[in-house]
Amino acid sequence: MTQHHPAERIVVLTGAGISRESGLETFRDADGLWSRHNIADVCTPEGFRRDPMLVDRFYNGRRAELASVQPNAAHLALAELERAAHDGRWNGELLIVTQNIDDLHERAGSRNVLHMHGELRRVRCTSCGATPEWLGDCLPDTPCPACHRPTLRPDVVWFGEVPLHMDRIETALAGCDRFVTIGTSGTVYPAAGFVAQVRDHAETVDINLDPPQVPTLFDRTLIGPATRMVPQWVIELLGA
Ligand code: BJW
Repeated sequence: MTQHHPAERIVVLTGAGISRESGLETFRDADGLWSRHNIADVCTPEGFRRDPMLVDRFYNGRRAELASVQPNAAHLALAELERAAHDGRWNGELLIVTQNIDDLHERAGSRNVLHMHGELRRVRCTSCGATPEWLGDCLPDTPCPACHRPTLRPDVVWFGEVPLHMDRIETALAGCDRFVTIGTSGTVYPAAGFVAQVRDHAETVDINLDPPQVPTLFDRTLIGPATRMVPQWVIELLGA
């Protein structure tokens, strides 16, 4: 195998804001999911134990919504950057770490994507550990296709649970030259702590619709909608 040494390694961390202009709601904006749903009810293991039907329905609704939305210009620009690396037009390497459970990065054409908070398009069996692809509804009595027990849950990471792929994410963060966050409020750990981990060795950029509420650790902040700012940032990078 030939050794490939990319001139720069970029880790992009995306949040709900990148999918907002595709029509999916964020969590903490005024019109977001938390304005209508109680976090403790739908996003904790305790909430699921208390009322699995309520939680399954919450995720069934969001899974069904995926069919009616499309990736937007921000998802497409990140996929284009990965393709440019693949084609040799850009001497770099891109890893997308997403907090989102939607599949819009994949549908835009990105391949190097880690879903640290899980995926809507899968369910997980708490008996046998299978994580089958799941496109329809799942209810508390739905049998697992592998072990046939009715012990499926959404394959997502709730508060108090350990996010996925942390070893690969930590390695990528330690070795990156640039770290870019897009459309995330930076309130949920461990993702919110990544910028502090990388700022001594990487350039850090935050892309968000709103200016930061509090002083941030980022070197640059690009304020504006993701569909405008992300393509601009990718063009700047490919042009350089
Ligand atoms: C736009 C835009 C446009 C809008 N263009 N921008 C340290 C201190 C304190 C607490 C903790 C701590 N460490 C851990 C905790 C506990 C907890 C936590 O962080 N609590 C905080 C609330 C304080 N964390 C956990 O429990 C995590 N687990 C954990 O830490 O385990 C320990 C461990 C870690 C590592 C190794 C070993 C052990 C698990 C967190 C799980 C989060 N789960 C959810 C639900 C997932 C499934 C689902 O989608 O339903 O993840 S909660 C929800 O928040 C979801 C999101 O991924 C996550 C982040 O939200 P996001 O994406 O930032 O969305 P918003 O709405 O907050 O922001 C949207 C942004 O977009 C805004 O800024 C807008 O301005 C912007 N925007 N339109 C550009 N067009």
